[in-house]
Amino acid sequence: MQIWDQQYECMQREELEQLQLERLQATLNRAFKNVTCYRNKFTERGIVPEDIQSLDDLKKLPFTTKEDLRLNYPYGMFAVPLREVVRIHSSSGTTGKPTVVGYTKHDIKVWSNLVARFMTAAGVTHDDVVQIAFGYGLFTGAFGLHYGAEAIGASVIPMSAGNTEKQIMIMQDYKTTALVCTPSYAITIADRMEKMGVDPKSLSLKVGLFGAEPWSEAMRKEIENRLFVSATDNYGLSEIIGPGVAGDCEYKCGMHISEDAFIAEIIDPETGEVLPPGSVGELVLTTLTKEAFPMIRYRTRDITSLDYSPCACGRTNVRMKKTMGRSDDMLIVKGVNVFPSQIEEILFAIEGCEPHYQIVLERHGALDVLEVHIEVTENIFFDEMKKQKAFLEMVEKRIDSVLGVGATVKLVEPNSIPRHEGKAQRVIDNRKI
Ligand code: DLL
Repeated sequence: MQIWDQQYECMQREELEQLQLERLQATLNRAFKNVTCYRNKFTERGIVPEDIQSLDDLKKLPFTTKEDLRLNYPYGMFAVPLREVVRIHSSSGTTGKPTVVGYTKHDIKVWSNLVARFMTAAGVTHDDVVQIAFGYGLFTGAFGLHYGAEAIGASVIPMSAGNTEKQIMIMQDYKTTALVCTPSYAITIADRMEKMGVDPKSLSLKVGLFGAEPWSEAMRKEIENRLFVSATDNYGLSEIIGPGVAGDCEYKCGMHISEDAFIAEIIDPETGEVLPPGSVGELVLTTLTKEAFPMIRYRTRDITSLDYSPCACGRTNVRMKKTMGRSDDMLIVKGVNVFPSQIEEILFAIEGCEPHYQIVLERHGALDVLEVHIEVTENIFFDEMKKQKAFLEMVEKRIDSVLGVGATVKLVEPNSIPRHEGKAQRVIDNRKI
């Protein structure tokens, strides 16, 4: 087992906290001096950077939200002049303007190292052939993993997303050992292999680095069983850096957050109050090394919890649990909070359900109606209505008993649920229309 950066990944907490405080103070000074939005927000609260004398003082600072970034579109949150920015990415907002983020030369170096860290923790070495099946472009995923893999010295295949049959041909011919994509695309690739009659065991795949969207433990098992890889999770977001915030080690017991580069807090999304260690809530991140685009107490909207218990891998950095999804993806159905990933977990545990589903929400009068569209495997595709009905009722019962909310489960034609090359769109909410 290898560790990319022993010094920072295995630091004793006291020493780490000292480093975090020093870097935080430097970040605050830079942000206060160079970014009007931060200066205004601090001033409104009567705070100057010198007031932050301990990590505990962090909670005195105001949060930064996506709305702040929108108001300062495109470059208003940059803390350096544009001539020092060597790269621009953006996050694909589903509504309104996208978020624009920038990196200095130094930021790119730091970013590559952070990605190299989690790739190493996942088992990638300089002997690997890494196929990047994220879309290259404004999205941070492909470039992030690309630079990280190169830093390790692995051979990078910048394949980009889509063109699934070619992906598979390249995997066969170039002897790809590490696959990088969204977990939903990994399933699409596995499906296509099956159709093409390609035996995944005949490939050289060893490890999968999957991220950019929520996925359940059940989906991890499904990918591992079908692609014969160790399926690892990694987390990040454009506003903070892109991929490279956190990633699984070989024990897959939560993703280690690179705490020398980020401070993680968990807050109550309703009240904004900081919650004690172990609580489930919204992840708030502060960057400690970024020059071009420092983020102070950024509300990620991602729901998770932090685990400070020691990890068998020897890394001392805190681990974040697989995120259940974003608080804005959380569905409130008849007053019950439901995450799409919870439905996924239930479906994947049922023999015969395909790993493709869609959640459709409708409003009938004042009532929310939750529909779950599923496909079933060919071998159990029912010609008898009675059998089909019994199966769907069984799935409905499981959903009801686990989530405490009734759903109508509908069987749809094979291959009619959209397959994904990037981030999966699992929910259609017709209630908002
Ligand atoms: O998705 C960065 C990334 C690229 C991470 C490649 C990992 C791999 P954005 O497009 O800005 O950036 O989307 C960020 O995606 O707030 C989460 O809601 C979600 N997300 C990212 N990684 C995970 C993950 C990239 N491993 C948003 N599990 C985040 C669950 C994830 N959700």
